[in-house]
Amino acid sequence: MSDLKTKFLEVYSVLKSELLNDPAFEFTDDSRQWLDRMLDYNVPGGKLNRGLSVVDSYKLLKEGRELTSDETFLACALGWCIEWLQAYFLVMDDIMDGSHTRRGQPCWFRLPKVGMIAANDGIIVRNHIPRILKNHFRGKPYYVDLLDLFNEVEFQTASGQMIDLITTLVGEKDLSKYSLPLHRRIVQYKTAYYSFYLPVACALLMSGENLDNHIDVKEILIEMGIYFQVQDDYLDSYGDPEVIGKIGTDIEDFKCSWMVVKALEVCNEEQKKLLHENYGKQDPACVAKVKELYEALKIQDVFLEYERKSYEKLNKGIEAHPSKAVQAVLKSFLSKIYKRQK
Ligand code: GPP
Ligand code: MG
Ligand code: MG
Ligand code: MG
Repeated sequence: MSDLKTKFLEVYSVLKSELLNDPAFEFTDDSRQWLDRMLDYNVPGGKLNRGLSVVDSYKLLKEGRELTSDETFLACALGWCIEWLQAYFLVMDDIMDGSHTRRGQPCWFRLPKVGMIAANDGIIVRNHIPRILKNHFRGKPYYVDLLDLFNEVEFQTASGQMIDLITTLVGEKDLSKYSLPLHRRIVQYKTAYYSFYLPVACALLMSGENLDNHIDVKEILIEMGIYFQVQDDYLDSYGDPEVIGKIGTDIEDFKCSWMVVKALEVCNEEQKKLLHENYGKQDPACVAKVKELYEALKIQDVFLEYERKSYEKLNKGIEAHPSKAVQAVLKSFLSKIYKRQK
């Protein structure tokens, strides 16, 4: 394990132990144990890319100057706030999407002892973020901006999630409304802000920057986030569940996935009929028919071409940025996700 990841995980233990001893609540042994297990199950088990990239980005913005141990701790703590936010979103998203596995284990709500307690656990996890921020950033000049940033990004994500969900409503199941602009709107809001803009915005605030002066960086990160969610949609059908740690549900859930949007763009009338008949059904035979159609339409090749073009376009945008330090931050992000399998 890299030194940074070891350090990052040490900070997790510190933050968790503060939350398990939060003076605002009189913990019993049972409630403390529940919280302890719930956090370990849901917070630290992912790739940790979003969290670690706060530390990476902060380092790059300091252009080679060593971080003090205090700065490292704070950058890690901010990174963990994003991982906490992600854990909250995923616990909730898995309930809403009726998913089965996450990060190679059953979704939290699928555990027999948990069930809908998971909804409250999600709220608890979400409430930990301002508590971590208060414990460690209250005296900082950028404290208010941090709180505002997390609030804005959560609002954007929940709004994206709302359109992701309402487009699938029964009775309004109409594939003809699925288009690239609708897909873009959904994924920009539900994924790009919290996964890509937020880590860099945290690092910028810690560096004393005003976020209003970095609209250009934000635009590139949003484009990267959209590309990342297209990959997620592709992996929902074509990823190896052993590698991505989750089983796809987009076809069953009638999602406005990039895959179905592209299929609709290139299919003939007969294939469109097949899609209308089989998309959004729980029956595995229907799901298999949709996947066969993706094969016949060579959506995989369409994706590879999209991936190549997006990479080129993003690189061009990055290289046009005036600051070498910012370029380094953005390039490091892009290299982490280009051609990802998980
Ligand atoms: C990813 O969509 C989006 C989220 C995890 C945001 C959820 C937001 C909430 C306010 C709950 P997805 O369903 O495609 O992700 P996955 O494939 O990982 O389930
Ligand atoms: Mg989901
Ligand atoms: Mg979802
Ligand atoms: Mg998905």
